[in-house]
Amino acid sequence: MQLEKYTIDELNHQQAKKHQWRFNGVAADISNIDDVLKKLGVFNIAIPSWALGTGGTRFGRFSGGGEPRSLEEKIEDVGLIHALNKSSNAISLHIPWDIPKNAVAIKALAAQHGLHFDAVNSNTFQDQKDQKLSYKFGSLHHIDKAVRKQAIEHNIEVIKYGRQLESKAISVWLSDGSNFPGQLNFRKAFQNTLESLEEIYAALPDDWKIWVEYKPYEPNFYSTTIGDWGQSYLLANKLGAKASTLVDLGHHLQGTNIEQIVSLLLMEGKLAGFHFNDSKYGDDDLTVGSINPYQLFLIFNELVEGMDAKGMDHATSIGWMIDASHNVKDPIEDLLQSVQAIKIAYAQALLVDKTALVTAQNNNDVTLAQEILQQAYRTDVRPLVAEASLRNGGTLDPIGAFRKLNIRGNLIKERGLKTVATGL
Ligand code: RM4
Ligand code: MN
Ligand code: MN
Repeated sequence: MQLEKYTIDELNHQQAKKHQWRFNGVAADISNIDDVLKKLGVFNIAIPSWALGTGGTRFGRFSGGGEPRSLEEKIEDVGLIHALNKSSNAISLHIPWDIPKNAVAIKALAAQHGLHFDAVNSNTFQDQKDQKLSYKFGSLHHIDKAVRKQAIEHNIEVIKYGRQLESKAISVWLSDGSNFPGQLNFRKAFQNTLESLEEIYAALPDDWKIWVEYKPYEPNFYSTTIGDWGQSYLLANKLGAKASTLVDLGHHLQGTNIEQIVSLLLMEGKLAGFHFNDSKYGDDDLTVGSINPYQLFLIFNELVEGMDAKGMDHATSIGWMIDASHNVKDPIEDLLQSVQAIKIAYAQALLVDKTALVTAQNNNDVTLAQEILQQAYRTDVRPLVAEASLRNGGTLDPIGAFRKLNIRGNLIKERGLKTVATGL
């Protein structure tokens, strides 16, 4: 299913008056409105290929139907998302869940939808059918060299697929760790991981990056070998300039000050990018901004401030991806909500009065500093995000449009009710 431009124009037309009125209301107060709209207009967030189907939990999976049955159909779904919001022009593949069997054709199909390929992700946290050695006790950190070799080769194969699609980065998340005290030697596990990553690093093309993701627990519940940003940063530093740390918002213990981590990684030139989601308890993979939108804003505030300090391009200098999966929502609606939440937080961060904030900080004026941030956060920037979408040819209200056009209904008609997408 492909959306025609006139359909989108028609929907926007119906809402034009109301939108204009709302937009004028906020825009009047924003001195750098053109700059804000320009930045919002070029800001895109990649969609993970594993989030287009219903995400289950270990207790069950409740599909809503019309799930993409192939990589081609996943690309079609991302194409729909992008047509609606004009902010999702890339897809991030997880191998072997989504192997591009014919890379030329897959690339051409993506291009038809205005999409390209973001980071490729390796998977050594599950055993695949026909796999020789098991990852039950880990992969890159494994005590057995043969298992490590198998996992290294998998990562190199993922790079090979990525090259065919013109990806520029491999994202590595390991479930390696231990479930009980005494199970492994932390230092040896770290050294093995480092040596394995060094071999993968050596296989990187010149213009590629390797992104090292951390996570404190799950599926291992006593230790994770790359458990926090310090451990990831240590690895990235030892590996070299092409390696950096990927922050998945759900991979922190409760109460962690993620924005501070982001600020320092950025300062060190070691922030690879993000897996956006939200969480209440752990790696819940909930819709971005659904639980703690203020934290999301504070993260974006550090991003904008830190990137500007280094003269970095907001849209392209780090990786922006969603990593979420859902058991009860329509996956496309959920992804649309996530992208909107990210753009809202970004827009709010662009509104922070930096000069005033620096002055307040230098005067130790705590109250004023807080007021300045909250002034930006409490601005209803939704009309700005809508305007940026409109100017790019997207819809004013992506979820409203998805529903009005009965996109899911059409997908169910095309694909059937009982389809199952690969992924979590
Ligand atoms: C992990 C981590 C990885 C993702 C897998 C599916 O918790 O977030 O990024 O690839 O889940
Ligand atoms: Mn992740
Ligand atoms: Mn995760």
